[in-house]
Amino acid sequence: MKLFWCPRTRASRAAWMLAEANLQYERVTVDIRDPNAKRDPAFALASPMGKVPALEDGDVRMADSAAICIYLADRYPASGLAPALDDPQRGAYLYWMVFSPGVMEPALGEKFMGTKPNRFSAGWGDFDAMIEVLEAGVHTGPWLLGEKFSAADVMVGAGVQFMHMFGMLPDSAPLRAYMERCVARPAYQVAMALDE
Ligand SMILES: N[C@@H](CCC(=O)N[C@@H](CS)C(=O)NCC(=O)O)C(=O)O
Repeated sequence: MKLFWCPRTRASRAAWMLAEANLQYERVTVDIRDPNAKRDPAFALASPMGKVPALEDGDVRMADSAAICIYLADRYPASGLAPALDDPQRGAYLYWMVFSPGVMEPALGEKFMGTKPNRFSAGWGDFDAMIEVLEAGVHTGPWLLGEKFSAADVMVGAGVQFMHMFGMLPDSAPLRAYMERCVARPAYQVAMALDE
């Protein structure tokens, strides 16, 4: 497996996921600021938008951190990072997995840009609604699905950490506690060490 990666980007989510799943891979650094690096044919094939992370696994080529996490958890079930298709927790798992790119990221972007939210028509509601749902989701814990850590925690946990880094994480005890649990995971530390 090859991971197209760049330090201090969303590629760290894929690196965290691969470490959680204990999968071996080759890390290919792509300097996303260098247009020539993005022309590397193998990278261009895996990532049509020229974005990291991207993954090559045999004949499979794909980009997007959420898609990569979903793929890895399903393709390598021994990792135990996704509920099985017939597990009643599968629905909640998919909800949280899609919550990260579909709700957290656009709500954050809107808040960051200072655009006026329209909670009714925007698919992501707005920043406050996103935080409210997230807080309720991690309240019981320790993880989104309860006792069992899943790939959804990689995506959502990385998003919470991202908000913290950009000073956008509200003063919320459940969210801070959840973030601390995420960053304490050895696999998270492995991914962060690559960034250094
Ligand atoms: N939805 C994608 C977003 C990926 C993304 O935007 N990556 C940024 C780095 S964090 C990138 O590669 N930017 C370079 C570019 O767009 O040219 C994901 O979650 O993987």
